[in-house]
Amino acid sequence: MLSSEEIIKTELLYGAHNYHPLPVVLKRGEGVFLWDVEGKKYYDFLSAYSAVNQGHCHPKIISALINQSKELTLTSRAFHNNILGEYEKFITSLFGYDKVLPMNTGVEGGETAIKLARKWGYEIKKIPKNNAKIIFVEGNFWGRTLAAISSSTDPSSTNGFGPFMPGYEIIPYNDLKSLENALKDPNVAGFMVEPIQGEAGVVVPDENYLPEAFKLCKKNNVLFIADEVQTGIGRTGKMLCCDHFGIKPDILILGKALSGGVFPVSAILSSNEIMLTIKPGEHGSTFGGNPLACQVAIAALNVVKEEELSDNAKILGIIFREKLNKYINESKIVKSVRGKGLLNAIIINDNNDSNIAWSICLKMASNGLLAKPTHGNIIRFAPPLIINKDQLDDCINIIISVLKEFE
Ligand code: IF1
Repeated sequence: MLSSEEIIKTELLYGAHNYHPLPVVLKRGEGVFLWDVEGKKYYDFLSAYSAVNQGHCHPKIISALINQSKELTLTSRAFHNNILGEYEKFITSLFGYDKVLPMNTGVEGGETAIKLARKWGYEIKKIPKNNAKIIFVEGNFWGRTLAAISSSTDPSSTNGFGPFMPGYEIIPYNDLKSLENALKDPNVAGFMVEPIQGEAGVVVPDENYLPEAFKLCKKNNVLFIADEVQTGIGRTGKMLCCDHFGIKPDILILGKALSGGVFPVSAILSSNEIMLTIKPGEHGSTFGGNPLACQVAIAALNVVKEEELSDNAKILGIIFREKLNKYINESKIVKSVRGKGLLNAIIINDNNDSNIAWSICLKMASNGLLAKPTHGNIIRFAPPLIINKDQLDDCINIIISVLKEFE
């Protein structure tokens, strides 16, 4: 059995260096736990960036994967298959939309949403050809494709990858005035936004931001596109983060935990009026809507419902922030904790010196809890939503005892 060190060396030798992971080599996952190749056990407080809301290797999702994989995995959309229709009916009634367009990764969901908004803009809103505009907000993150990084304000996402996609406008997040001004342009087809910004460091907007932004979009006949790839599927204490604000996006983007981290599955959901502007042969992908992904997604969504994971996230998230705030009141190194449900982050009190946050994560790892900094001095905490109160208390003790070592 190779050691962690030997495995890491192999990766460095033969793999692209497009990540800088913590020096931990994982071998097995079950529920909220992960084990490395040396057999050390960890709490997972990242959940593969909120793709494993249901916990690692959830038995119901794994059996859906195994059973379907023995029958039929992929037909392409050149033909029908016996699972897709069932999945489409299930997911559209679960989220209350007319139609779903199945894709694979979250960024493909974002790309599909933008293409759909542009199409709707030309066909329904009658925007002049090739003049459709999409509005994004600063600090957004929706993936690594050229269309996605074209909307990014993060140099680590954009540097060296130009030129960028035209027809974008980027405005400040959580700023209704700038949105109101941008929406005056009659060529705007859509406004795409994360209800809580994940990668930016779990940035929670003002309570009235999303509902007011939604109203402004309605008033200006602009599609409100919610990127719930990270905030969706129970993560923030509701099935969708938008549910906290009583708004129903015109286009909803889902990914990550849509498959419980078992298989790449994404989807966009919308109305007939919007969705049917894309005609046969105008969009798709080899794996989009494959029967294996559909069965996995049905199982993954049923687990969230049956195990009431959204409520669990809500209740345990309140406890998490309360206990962290108690500590923060007396802390010199932690400035604040923020988040909703079980999507939270602490802001380390330094001039963005990522070393402290990184060192804290290394120490938490050696104490049996895995988390990773985002943007230097912010540490995100996002355990699987199946975590129970005792496990959460155990994790809070690990986090606080490590933080105290850095005071
Ligand atoms: C990486 C974090 C990064 C997302 C939202 C769409 C996508 C993502 C809100 C695209 C993906 C992933 C990508 C992964 C690390 C992780 C991430 F925000 F979750 F922490 F990068 F910022 N919308 N987020 O968060 O989905 O195509 O990846 O399936 O690229 O390092 P994808």
